[in-house]
Amino acid sequence: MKNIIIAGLLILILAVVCLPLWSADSKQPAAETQKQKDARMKWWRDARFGLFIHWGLYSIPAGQWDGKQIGGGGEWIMETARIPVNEYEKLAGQFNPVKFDADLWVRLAKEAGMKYIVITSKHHDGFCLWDSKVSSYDIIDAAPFKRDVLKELSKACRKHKIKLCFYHSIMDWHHPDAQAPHYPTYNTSQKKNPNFSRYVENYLKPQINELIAGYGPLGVLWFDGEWIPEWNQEYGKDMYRFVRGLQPDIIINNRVSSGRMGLEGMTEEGSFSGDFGTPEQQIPSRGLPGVDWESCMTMNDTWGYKSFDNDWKSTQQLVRNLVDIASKGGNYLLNVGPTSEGIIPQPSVERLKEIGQWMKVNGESIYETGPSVFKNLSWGRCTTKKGTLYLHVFDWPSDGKLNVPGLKNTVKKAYLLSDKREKKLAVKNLEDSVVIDVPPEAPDKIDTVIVVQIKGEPQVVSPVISQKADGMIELLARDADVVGLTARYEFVDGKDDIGYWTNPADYVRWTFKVNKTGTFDIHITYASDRGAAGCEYIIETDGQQVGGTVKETGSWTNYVTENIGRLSISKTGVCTLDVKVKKMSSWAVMSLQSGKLAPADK
Ligand code: FHN
Repeated sequence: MKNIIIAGLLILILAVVCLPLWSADSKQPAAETQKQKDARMKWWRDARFGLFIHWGLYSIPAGQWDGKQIGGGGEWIMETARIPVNEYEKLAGQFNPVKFDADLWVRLAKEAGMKYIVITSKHHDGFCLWDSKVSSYDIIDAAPFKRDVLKELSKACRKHKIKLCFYHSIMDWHHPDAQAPHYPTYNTSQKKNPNFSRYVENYLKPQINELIAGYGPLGVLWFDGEWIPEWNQEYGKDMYRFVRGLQPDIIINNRVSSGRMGLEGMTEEGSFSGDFGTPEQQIPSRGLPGVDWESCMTMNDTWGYKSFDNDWKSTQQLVRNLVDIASKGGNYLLNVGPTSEGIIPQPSVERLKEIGQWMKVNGESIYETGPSVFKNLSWGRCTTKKGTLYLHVFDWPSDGKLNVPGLKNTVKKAYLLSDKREKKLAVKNLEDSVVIDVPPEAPDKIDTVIVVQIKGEPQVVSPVISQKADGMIELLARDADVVGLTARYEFVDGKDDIGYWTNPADYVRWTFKVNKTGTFDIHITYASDRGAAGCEYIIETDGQQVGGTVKETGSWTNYVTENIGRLSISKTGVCTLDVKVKKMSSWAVMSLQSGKLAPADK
């Protein structure tokens, strides 16, 4: 009798522990508290820097088809060169990357200072880089290589303590229940495959299950190709639950669901957004407080290998991108596109090694840091830790005096991060800033980091725009506060403005100090591309309003200045001026570059 009771108890405990795995499909991941989510996201937030790898059959044509160079990403050649499925499939028979060395790839990422690797398990062309039991269109069944590269990578990642993550395309140009029948436009935005749900249940989910069960635990599942007409929020939420059911601590990007706002990469308000946003080939101009995001970027102009794409970004640009992104609280996922032999192109290797040299000295100012406490720093960026500011100086002060605008805290100590002896730099606390004496030459031209240990929580007063002696008040884009979802400060090719303003609820606010009241002519400088004009907007200050209508200026950077009316400011002191949307008449408001309040009698 006693044994029956013990056996019964044992079965009960087993059932409770193993239930999640068996009924993954129906199991909802337990509602997660913010504390639990923070614990799950911690390694990823602390890591800040990862390697993206786009590798597959497309590395064989390497951007050329029928002897012609094909435009766009090399990984899109099946679509851009309109290659029929049975034609493209033949590439699998040639895929034999004998020089592939998983350990070498992982060591390269580690030496560059990267903490995780995201590799394309399956891209849009549908070819699988692992031994899938539900497909024969994979590296074991269809290619002469006969080695499971994801298996070898997962082993090397474990050995070098790098988190392995998989990119997985929802869009599939090869599967008959997905986009294959849409040939020649696999990436159509119109046609829907009536059997798509069968693809999801009998192919997509079983493969995701294989990847997690066979190669996990994974750090991140990085979905993509979610923009197809067949995919929607319901599929997205269901897939999210399914994946978290398989591995509760996995992290999933926002492309698990529809609703992403293009390459900006964030998900529209109210739509399911996974665990983090994914800006692509761009860096948000301002941080996104409280939002997890990761900017993915190519080193040249293609994700998949193209033999003739040599438009490589400089190591300086890549390091400064990493710093810029970290200073805004984001992660950087930097891409390589290996060749069909399994070689990471030399220009990529050189850049990873050079980034690694910088990270060896300055990694402390990137890993486990928080975003900047400054709105703008003309000479560089700032990352933070408790009681410490890391000042990243891109443009070294020629007078040897680094001005830190608006910092009110007492500085306990300041020194060069590269100086192991931490020799103190002379510091002066002025009324509205701190000045640090620095060596005449920048120790590192790419980015010299100065460690500033402060008393208390960071206190920074944003420099308030002050009225000029002639009564003019200049309102520049970089000094504006942009409130909302889409509009944001941007600095491109030496021009800056408030752009990407597509959300009518977004508005722009300037804060300035008035010491001479009076009536002012309001001048607005903006640009609006063809077909985007017509929006009605209002300027509001001191309880008064004037209105304007956006006119076409020919392009987003051809700025015009308009005097849109007069307003009076009756009180001296700190004042605000808002630019708000009255009526949207096209998909965009304007690119707002600046405002000016000119004394009316001038
Ligand atoms: O179409 C893909 C592209 O090939 C590449 O994978 C990038 C990487 O983020 N994502 C898609 C374009 O948004």
